[in-house]
Parts: sequence; C-alpha cells; structure tokens
Amino acid sequence: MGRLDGRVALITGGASGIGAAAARLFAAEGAAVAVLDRDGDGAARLVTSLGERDGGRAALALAADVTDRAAVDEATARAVATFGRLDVLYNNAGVPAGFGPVGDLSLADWNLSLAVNVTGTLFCTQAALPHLRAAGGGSIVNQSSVAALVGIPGLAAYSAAKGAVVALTRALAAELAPEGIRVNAICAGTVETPMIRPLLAARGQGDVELGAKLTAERYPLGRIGTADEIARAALFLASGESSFVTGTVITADGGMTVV
Ligand code: 1HS
Repeated sequence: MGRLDGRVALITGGASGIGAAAARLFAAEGAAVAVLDRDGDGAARLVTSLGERDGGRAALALAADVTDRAAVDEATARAVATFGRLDVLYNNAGVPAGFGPVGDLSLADWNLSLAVNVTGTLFCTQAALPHLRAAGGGSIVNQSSVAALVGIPGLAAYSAAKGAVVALTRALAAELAPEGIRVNAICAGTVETPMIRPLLAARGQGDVELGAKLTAERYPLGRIGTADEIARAALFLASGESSFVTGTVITADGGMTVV
C-alpha cells in the first residue's frame, strides 16, 4: 500500500535533481506521475527509467517551460487527459540565476530568477487549480530554499525569489484552504544536484571542489543533502499524512539555519 495510491502528481523540473528524485519516490508510492520539464528529452528518459526501476504504474513526460503560461496550461491538460485527475502539484522547477556579487547582478538574471522561481510557480498553480478543485481538493508543494530564511552572500536574486515563494505559499494556503487545497513549501539547504554547480563555483572562486568543501562546512550535519532527502519531505506534504498541514514551511537543511 503506497502513500500516494490512486493519486496523480505533476512535478515541475522533474527531469533531474530533486524533481527526478520526487518522481521516483512518488511513483514508488503508487502515484501516476506527470514529469514536466523544459528538457523534454530528459523528462522522457526519466519516465522510461521510472517504468523499469521503480515499478511506476503510469508516468508521462511533458515538455514545457514553466514561464510559458500557454505551454503550462496545455501540458497540465494533457496530464489530466491521460490520468483522469490531478491531486498533487509539486512546483519544483527552479534556476540558480544571478549567483554572485549584487553589484554584478544583471537585470536579465534578476528577471530570470523571478520568472522561473516565482512566476513559474504561479502559472503552474493557476493551471492546476481547476483540476485540483475537480478532484475535491489536493496538495501543492512549493520548492523554496534556506535562502528565503537567512542572508547568504551572492544570492540576492535567488533569495528574493525564494522568499516570494514562501509568501506566495502562505497567501495561497489561506485562500485555498476552504476548497480543501493545501499549500506548503520546503526550504531546502544545498543538495547534490546539477543546479548547485554555479553556487559552488562562485563560492570557490571558480574551484567547484573548494566550493563544495566550504559549503559542507556551513551545515551542522557536516554535509550537504541529497535530492532524495528533499523528495521525502515533499512526499509527506503531498500525501494524506500531512492532511492538517497547510501554509507551513518544512526546512530540510541539515541544521544550516539554526546556527
Ligand atoms: C541552492 C539552494 O537552494 C540552497 S541556497 C544556498 C545555501 S548554502 O549552501 O550556501 O548555505
């Protein structure tokens, strides 16, 4: 008996990193999973591997950029046409745009950070809402970051965007609770994914290995996290185990924000 038996989940940024880990975990817990990614080939590969490795009952790859409202609407409709309903939206897609000193931050990177991390979350939520309502309720999980909670040098654009995701989460939780739609966020510390390479490079002044060492030292547990460790928090929020939890933030950060 899986914790998501009979559920349909759409995961954005699902082709790699935390999204891919969540796709595997949700599928293993019985969900039908729609893997949305701007890298359509990557999403297709992930879906193929789900069938083989995790007993994925049903999975679908969707190629879409979360900043393209029409593409998101179309992809979401395809997921619902394929699986018949939608219960869970995991707004995981994000970009590490604009890492570096604030004086060097370009308007293009600032706008990209807000577009993907914040507007993308809004667009996917808007696309999913009619379907979550039709299912009689559901769970939205938004990917935020410790950068929303503490000040981290070099992350102005990313922190502003992830802070907005937390505020958006709370606003939507209040607005959608009467409809049985829960909205929560995960504030993740750094995890081993392709996305963090620019951060490690910036911190190590070009030396990724040095950046990784300096980053691990920031974490009381002595290491950065794994994608699966964040996916497990997402599973809790996606499933009925968190049925009385809405508008909150789960910080999964190896203790980074408590010191
Ligand atoms: C990229 C991820 O959301 C975490 S923000 C960076 C936190 S830290 O590792 O630099 O302390």
